[in-house]
Amino acid sequence: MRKFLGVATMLCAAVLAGCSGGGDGAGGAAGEGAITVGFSQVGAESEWRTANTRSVKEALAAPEFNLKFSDAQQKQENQIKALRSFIAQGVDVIAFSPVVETGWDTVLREAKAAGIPVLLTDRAVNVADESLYATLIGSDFVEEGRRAARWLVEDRAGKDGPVRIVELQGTVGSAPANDRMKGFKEVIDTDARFQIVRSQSGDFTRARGKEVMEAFLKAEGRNIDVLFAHNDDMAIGAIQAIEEAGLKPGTDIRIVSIDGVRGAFEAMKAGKLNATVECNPLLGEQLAQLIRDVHAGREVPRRVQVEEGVFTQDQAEAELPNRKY
Ligand code: GZL
Repeated sequence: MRKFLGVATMLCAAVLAGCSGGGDGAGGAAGEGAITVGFSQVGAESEWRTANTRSVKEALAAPEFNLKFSDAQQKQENQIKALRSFIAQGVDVIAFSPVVETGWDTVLREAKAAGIPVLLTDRAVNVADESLYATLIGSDFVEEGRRAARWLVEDRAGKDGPVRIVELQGTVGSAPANDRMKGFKEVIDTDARFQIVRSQSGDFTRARGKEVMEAFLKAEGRNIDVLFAHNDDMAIGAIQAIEEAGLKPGTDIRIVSIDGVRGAFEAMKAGKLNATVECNPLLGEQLAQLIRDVHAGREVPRRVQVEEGVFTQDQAEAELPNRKY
């Protein structure tokens, strides 16, 4: 039973200490003098995203907040439209999870000009002027990629190479896809046995993960030893493709993915997934506290991380009842 508990430090204990129970999750009406928050969510592409949305909505259902929520269906133009609408409505604070890293400078300058603070949740942006946002709360995706690779190195300890890996990347241009790929390669590039033979985006969804895995299997046949998927949903889609090709996922093809959603624990319990690197979506309460602080003009850390672990197949059954998403 190995649990590599990766501990990312909490950069602002005060934020946690200040977190209140916040909201009843039932979407209570906004109270007098409530903080109006415009929140633009990436979409509803994965179990992780669904849990993240639930966490944000529950935390911002408290009467002290008036939440305006927008689902961008994984399109940047929809997020930019939503941000412009929030600016036009004169919200007090904007928070969003940017679907991709680039292309935000103009709209964030418009928010700054309107005097509306912006908080990033989950994913980062790549902007020339870092003052365009107050803080980023989310995971260290590079470390998540390293953890996936470290599990693989451990899993192949004592075995000869070559180890032929196929990679299902997340959404093209997104911070998690860019950084997980970077962290994974940083570790496997130290060991000549490991080769990534195919790498393509499955856009973080089960459907696309299955389609791309079907293409990998058609091209590589039985010459695939490992699948590294940037999220559990694509891994679960790929598992279906592997089974339909007459192979045993988790045995013929070892599989490591990222998120730690319930579906991944069920797949591990069934012996079809070998490990998942946790990426915690339950950011709602910490985000609510950051919004309170920013709205009150208090200093907030530029970066707030969350604690996450790595779970392997032999832990799945015992851990499943503890999962909150
Ligand atoms: C990671 C998040 C990613 C998840 C996917 O913080 O942005 O987006 O890993 C989700 O499941 O679609």
